Parts: sequence; C-alpha cells; structure tokens
Amino acid sequence: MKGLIYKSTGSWYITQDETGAFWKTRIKGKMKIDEQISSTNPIAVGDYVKFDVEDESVNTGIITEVLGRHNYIVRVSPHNKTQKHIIASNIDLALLIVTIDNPRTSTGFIDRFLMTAEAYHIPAIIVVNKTDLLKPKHKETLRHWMDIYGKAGYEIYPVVATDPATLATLFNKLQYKSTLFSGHSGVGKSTLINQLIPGIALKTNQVSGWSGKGQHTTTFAEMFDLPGGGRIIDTPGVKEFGLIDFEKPELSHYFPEMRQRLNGCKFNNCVHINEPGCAIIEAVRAGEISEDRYISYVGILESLDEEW
Ligand SMILES: Nc1nc2c(ncn2[C@@H]2O[C@H](COP(=O)(O)OP(=O)(O)O)[C@@H](O)[C@H]2O)c(=O)[nH]1
Ligand SMILES: [Mg+2]
Ligand SMILES: [Zn+2]
Repeated sequence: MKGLIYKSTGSWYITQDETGAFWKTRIKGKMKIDEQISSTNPIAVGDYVKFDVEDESVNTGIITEVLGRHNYIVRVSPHNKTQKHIIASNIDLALLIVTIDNPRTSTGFIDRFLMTAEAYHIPAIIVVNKTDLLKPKHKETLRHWMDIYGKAGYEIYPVVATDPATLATLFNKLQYKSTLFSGHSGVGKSTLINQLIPGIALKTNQVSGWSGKGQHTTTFAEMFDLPGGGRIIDTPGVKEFGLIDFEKPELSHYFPEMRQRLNGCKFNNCVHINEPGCAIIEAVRAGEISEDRYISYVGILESLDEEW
C-alpha cells in the first residue's frame, strides 16, 4: 500500500492510505530509503511511503520503503548537535506568521526565514496577524512592511486569526498545497489553524519547545487536512528551520529582488558591500531595493563568518 506520513511519535507513524484511511505504521527490520541523508529520524511528516498491512482489524502496518522526497527541511537534532533532524518533507509553501506587537516579530527574523525558504526553493508567504490590535504607529509599521515585502516580491496577508471574514484570501491561497506553518510562540499560529480547520481544536496559549523540567522536549511536526483540499504542517516548538551551507557570493541569490539584478554587477563574485559597479548598491540608493532588506542582507552576510 502507498501512504503519506501525517505524524510521527518516534516509534509509530500515522499514515494515510490512498482511500483516506489512517494506519498506525512502524519500521521493522530493513527498510528501503531512496535518499541518502544522514538524519536521526528516517521518516518525516510529509514523506510518501510503501507499507504492508500487519493487522487489518486494528489498522497497523509495517513501512517497507520511503519514496524520494521532492524537498525537505532539517534542523539540528535536539538529541545530538552533530546530527540532522528532518522536520518535514514535500512542502509546497512556507507560511510565516508574524505580529507587529504582542509579541513583536523583527524584520531581521522575517528576512532570515525568507532567505532560508529561498535556499530550499520553497515559495514563502507572510501572514501578519493580530491586525485588530494595531495602534496608529503599528499601522504605519504594517504599511511599511507591506511596502518592503511587496517590493521584494512576496505576498503578505494582514489578518485577524479570530475573525474568519479576514481569512478568505489566505484560505484560497492554501488550497491543494502542503503548507508549512512557522512563527514565534504567541503570534496566533494555533488560533489560525483552528479557524482554517474547523473541529481540530489545537490548544492555544501553549508555550512549546521546553518542558517544565528544563529538559528539551522533542515536539514533532504534525500534518492536518484542510477542508476542500490541501494540508497544513504544524511545527510546534520549531522557531527556525534550515541548516544551510553556502559561500558569501551566493547569499544574494536568496533575496529575490537582488537575484534579479545580479547580472548588473561588474564582478560576478560581488558581495555588494563596497565593490565598484555594484547594481545592488545602486538599486538601494535609487530606492528600488529597500534599505531594511539590504541591512538584513549585510547582517546575515557578516554572520556567515560565525558558525551557524
Ligand atoms: N486580538 C487578537 N488576539 C489573537 C489573535 N490571534 C491570536 N490571538 C491570541 O493570541 C494568543 C496566542 O495565540 P496562539 O494561537 O496560542 O499562538 P501560538 O503560540 O502562535 O500558537 C491567544 O490568547 C489568542 O487568543 C488575533 O488575531 N487578534
Ligand atoms: Mg500554538
Ligand atoms: Zn554587487
């Protein structure tokens, strides 16, 4: 049977078969993996697998093969810092939920997220939540963000997660796609998922990632079906994704508004700091590339000297 992994508990994998039925599946003995990546988890949410029925009366099965992944995102394993952990695979869209206030999301964080998504070739969109709470100065910030990210080529959706009337455009955008949800704790991720998927009842106001005992709890990603078609992948406790390894001149490839202007730079290894004939610096001076985005770019460039 062919199946799709919706949830992993470490030892069991909740798998949906092609008729929509769910199975409790596990690995036993040898399993075929198309891909050679060394990770602490052999199977991730979003993986397509083949499995044999073990006990039809209780819907259990044995996974025999993990099919090739279209893409996947990793982070450092919570158990072993030298190992990778696959958070999810086969992602069509990365959605970042941010808030201007309560809590405040920094544009530096947003830019780093967008850059990582670009590096993984996963399209990204930004959702600005809690727009019902904005004071006049915050409304000014929202206009500024709409301008910055619009100019950079990103879609940005202002919403109120508690008000379904504000979510229709976003809902349509998610149809038939497998979308990874990310965002700081408290921005309204669970509230938004609850609105998009009536009846799922995720707990809100939950602080995830660390248990009360001060020990790191492994919070697993979980996938949910969206009414009408499409899926949402929730990643509780995962603040940032991606471990990327690249050389400095590559960084501007992951800023779309820079990428499209790179041919204009005089030197093909230009890092757009102080080289003569730099098309990026010219575009920043002309107001075609936002200064905020350029500042984020420089910050990330400098951080590449440090260990990520
Ligand atoms: N005013 C307002 N409050 C919201 C909105 N979205 C979420 N909240 C509240 O923000 C708090 C955190 O929401 P939650 O969904 O748990 O955030 P998560 O940590 O990102 O999953 C809860 O008290 C929600 O009721 C919104 O659009 N407007
Ligand atoms: Mg939550
Ligand atoms: Zn340049």
